[in-house]
Amino acid sequence: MKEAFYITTPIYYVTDAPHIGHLYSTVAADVRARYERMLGNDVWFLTGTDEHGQKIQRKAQERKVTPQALVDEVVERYKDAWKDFEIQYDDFIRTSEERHHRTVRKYLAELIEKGDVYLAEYEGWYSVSDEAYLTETQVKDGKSIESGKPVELIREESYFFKMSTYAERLREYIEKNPEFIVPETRRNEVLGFLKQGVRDISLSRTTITWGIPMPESKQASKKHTVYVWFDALTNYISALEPDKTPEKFEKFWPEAHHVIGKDIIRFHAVYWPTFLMALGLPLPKQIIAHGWITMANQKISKSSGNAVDPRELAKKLGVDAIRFFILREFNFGQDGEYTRETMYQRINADLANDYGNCISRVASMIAKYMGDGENVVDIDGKASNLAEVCATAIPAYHQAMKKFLFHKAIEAAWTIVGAVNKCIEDSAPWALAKSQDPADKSKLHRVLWECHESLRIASVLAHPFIPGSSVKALDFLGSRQSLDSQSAMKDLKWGSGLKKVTVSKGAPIFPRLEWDKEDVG
Ligand code: ME8
Repeated sequence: MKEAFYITTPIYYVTDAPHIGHLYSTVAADVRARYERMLGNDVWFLTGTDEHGQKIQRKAQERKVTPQALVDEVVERYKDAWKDFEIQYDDFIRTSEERHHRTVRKYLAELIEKGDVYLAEYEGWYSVSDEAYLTETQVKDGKSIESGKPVELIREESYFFKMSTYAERLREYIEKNPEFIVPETRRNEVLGFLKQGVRDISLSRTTITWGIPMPESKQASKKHTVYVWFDALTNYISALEPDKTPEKFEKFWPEAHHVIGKDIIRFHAVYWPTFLMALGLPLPKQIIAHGWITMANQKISKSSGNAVDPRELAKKLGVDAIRFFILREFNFGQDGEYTRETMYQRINADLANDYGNCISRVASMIAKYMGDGENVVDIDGKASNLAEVCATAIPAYHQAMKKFLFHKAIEAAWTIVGAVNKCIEDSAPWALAKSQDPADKSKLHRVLWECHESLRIASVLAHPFIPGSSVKALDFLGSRQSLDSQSAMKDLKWGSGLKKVTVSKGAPIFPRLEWDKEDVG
């Protein structure tokens, strides 16, 4: 049965072009979305941009442009990057859009109406960089302990949300639903926050103008702008336009999977669910918090000046090589250190040598030793352990994909590639080809057919990660039609590929990269 599957990325602040960290979350969501589509499921994949708040307002002032001009310019850099990286999103939401404003204001009016929001004064710390209110215990030496970003003291009239009312219900929910927040380390962290006690949070600012105006109220002495995190989190629903397309909202919202970085876990796993509880809406299905890509053990970020431009990397190394590298090299739940050297090594070892080279070798041996029309293969025969290797790898791959353990999924698929390489070395098709014994000829055909079938399966499994190159590989193998089925992943069975093997030739799928120490661009 077709299942609905909704997946989101964080919506990114449009202060500057995306870096490799933003790409990481976006490719991860794209890979899972592609995988679910290949299972035949009904997928909705949302990404977008977070365009309001003090951070954007200040950046615009610095650049001497209006906030609107800034966001209009930078959003294009995100869209261009996602296009380059073949991100197949279904919708892109900008929080400056009317459909978003409408939903944010409607939900706030509902919260006010319900009595979950009250007017008071906020006096305390605020980090503009994180757009976060902080307590005394979260601040040290003028900086947020968690993010290391500077804080400032603010004092202003503010609307507060009664978050404390919902904290216990949330704690119980998290306890009862171990899969709600993954990985477990992050789940424990959230339970830890809740244990410390939850305070009501400020929901509006009076000193910021770049944002969504709060619904009018006679009690307020000033004009209020909606706190940027309430604004931002609501994007996951406003994009579905529950007022205009309620069927879409009802179908996808309960199936929501939020892919985020661990830096914004508190907003997603405490603020967002309590807002939803107050609004009487279902909670998302899962929050998946990945680790940071670091450089010299420091989180890569725009403000640290260590941002790596993925588009520049892709120009040199290829889109698929970068997509593959970030999901293979780093364990999705943990931090991972980025160096150019490990990147080159990983791409050369896994893609150029193990995979690309293997495809070329098998395709050219088939062309040389089997020839077109001469590939009579005993389908029930067996010349290697490759069928068993695939039978183990396929379920391991599915299990890892369902758990967002992308590195494990690739590892599983690559056990097939490794086994094919070994099978070629062990069976030495070039020697079999020289033999005059008819049994050797039959074995030669069978070995090559098994290698071919295994590489076909590995390429289908690799498709969500390296969409362009896996298609090229399947073209070489004459097996492009393996992707045609609406449920290509589900239908993936040993022997269901070609009975008759035809191959074609072409340039290497992943040319070997020359590692150059001086090459730092
Ligand atoms: O936080 N490693 O936007 P943002 C891994 N607008 N992932 C990284 C990363 C790194 N070094 N750096 C950034 C915001 N990311 C808010 C989100 S959602 C309702 C609002 C990724 O532009 C990671 O997903 O600062 C992180 O959570 C996100 O970019 C933060 O992007």
